[in-house]
Amino acid sequence: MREIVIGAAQMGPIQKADTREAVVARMIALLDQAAEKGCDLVVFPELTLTTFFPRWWMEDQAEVDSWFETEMPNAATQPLFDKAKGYGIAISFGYAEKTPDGHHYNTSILTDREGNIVGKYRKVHLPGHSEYDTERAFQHLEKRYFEPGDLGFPVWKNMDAWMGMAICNDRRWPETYRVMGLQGVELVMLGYNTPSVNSQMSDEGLEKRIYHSDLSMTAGAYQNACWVVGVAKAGDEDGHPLMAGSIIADPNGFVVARAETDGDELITHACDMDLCNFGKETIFDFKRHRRVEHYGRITAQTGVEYPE
Ligand code: CDT
Repeated sequence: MREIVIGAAQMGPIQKADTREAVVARMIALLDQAAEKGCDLVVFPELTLTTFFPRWWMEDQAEVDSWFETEMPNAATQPLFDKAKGYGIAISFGYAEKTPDGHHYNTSILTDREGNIVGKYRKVHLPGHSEYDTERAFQHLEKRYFEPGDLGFPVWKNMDAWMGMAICNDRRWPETYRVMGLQGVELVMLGYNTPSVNSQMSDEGLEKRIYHSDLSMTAGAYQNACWVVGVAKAGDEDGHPLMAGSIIADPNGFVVARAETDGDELITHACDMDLCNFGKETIFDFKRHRRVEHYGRITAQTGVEYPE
């Protein structure tokens, strides 16, 4: 048995005016709860440190850059790293990253129990659009403010388990999980900011949106025989509601823990990494069963091409 007690630290809304320091104080409060519950690892959402700023149209690059971090840890987040190290809890969280050479990414990091960053992932599947869209009820400008990630989907050995990360929209793409599955991933951590309403289909219900979120993550877990921890930023951010529904899914695709509120909330589960073994050695033993000679289109082609 390789048990890791995992905390999914859902965050309630973060308003435009909230400071990084105030957010970090909330993250530390969740970390305190996690320590009490015996967590070894705590996962926070996408863009944890700020409001979901891609909903706002901005033309001034200095204003855009004000939402980005140029180093990690930095003065605002150092207390979080210190606290996590003090507890011996590994953490993962998302933030907007501006690199020294001026690139902008939607990024997540993973630490070990000593507070060292051991993994970094940059969001590959950026949803939304890059120009102001008058047809939408609200904007989703990730394609304007971020570049697609340049690191692929790496997997790291951390705490005696193979771990990988994804971010929000990535969770809807089977390729995300499979590329990590092919590296033996046992735990996929992902944070999200999913609006509660569809900006292009106003009558789409929340129930359907939660279902699609669950479906994507539980399928990824089952089909790759791994744990998936999906963590929301939830609640009303300056009049824009974000869906909650954080879950922990086991390698059979069952939801073993689910958040019940749309605020700051910690859910936990003792996740045995050895539960991945059966699926990886039987029905999803990729080496024996995959037929790559028929999968060429997956990487050769992006959009649909109908047969002649
Ligand atoms: N943050 C993020 O990736 N959100 C998307 C919503 C896309 S709607 C244009 C998601 O897939 O949840």
